[in-house]
Amino acid sequence: MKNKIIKLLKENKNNFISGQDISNKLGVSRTAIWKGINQLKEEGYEIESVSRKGYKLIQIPDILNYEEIKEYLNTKYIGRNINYFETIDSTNIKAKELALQGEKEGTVIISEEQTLGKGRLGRGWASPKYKGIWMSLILKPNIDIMKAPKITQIGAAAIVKALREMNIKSFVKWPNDIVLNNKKICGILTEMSGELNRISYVIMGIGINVNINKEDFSEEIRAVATSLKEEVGHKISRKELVGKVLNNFEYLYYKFVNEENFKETIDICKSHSALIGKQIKVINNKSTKIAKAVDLNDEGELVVQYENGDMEYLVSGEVSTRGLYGYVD
Ligand code: BT5
Repeated sequence: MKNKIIKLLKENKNNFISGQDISNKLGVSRTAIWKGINQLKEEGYEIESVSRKGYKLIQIPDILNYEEIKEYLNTKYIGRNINYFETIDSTNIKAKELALQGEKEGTVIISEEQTLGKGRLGRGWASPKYKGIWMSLILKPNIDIMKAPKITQIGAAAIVKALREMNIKSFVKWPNDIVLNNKKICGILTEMSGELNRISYVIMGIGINVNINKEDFSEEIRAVATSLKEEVGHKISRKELVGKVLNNFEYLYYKFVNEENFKETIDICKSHSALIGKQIKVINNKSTKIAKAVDLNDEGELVVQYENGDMEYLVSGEVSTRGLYGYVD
């Protein structure tokens, strides 16, 4: 109901629309309208109500519900169903729960904050309220299980492409980070469930630091992380960015899933690579070795050459990479 009301208020922006008009148009009681208006006010929509004139939309809040995102969406499936939360433990946890209950591909879980945001390998993810994009996509691709890690790179390509469209040039720090000025602005956490060679679902969690202030980060995170606002110098529209990320993701994802075309993704990741050509540390659970990142091959594996000349093809998920001195450099 409240979505229909806000739609009408937006269509009548700058004008009053009477409660009676709304109730006629939507075919519900004036009391239902009044309740809906109150819910909208609670969500942060500023609505003026004047007796005998009705309601007027004054200000739209910076929130990430479907109503606000949809004007930037041109997808068919991805993001056409958005489950929106003001607060949640982790959007990945919720997405998993829903995927198990049979939720279909393309559903997106978004929360304004996460109280238990997750990074990889049990690490945490700081997710302050209204300042970032914390979302998870439910995917059910009919592909070989071995190909699932490629979805992380499709996500990364979609994000750098979306930022590019907003005039921000970011880089992919293989396999799952996006960096700007050598600091992390985004992390991707892809989790999968399946058996033998059948995928039952993939959850792709994306965290983007959009309008976070430096001071909002703990000292430890500040050393490696930044936000778009800090780097660009002004606030960035979160809803526009969500729309652009989902649009680009849908395009690249169905290219891959339906046409087995992974080339566009690789081209984007390669031309926006934070690592290729650099000396890096390759870290797995046993050792840390110095290598040169040489290339990203057609399979999305990072090709590295160690100091003794040996080459290795790194598969995402197995290793972490770091710059020699800092996070990237
Ligand atoms: C990641 O892990 O980069 C994956 C992050 C995925 C977050 C999204 S948000 C929506 C969805 N729901 C979830 O619960 N998670 C996903 P990893 O590479 O392990 O990086 C984690 C490390 O980055 C931490 O140990 C911190 O050092 C650092 N970190 C924590 N919060 C950060 C932030 N907001 N920005 C940058 N770095 C952060």
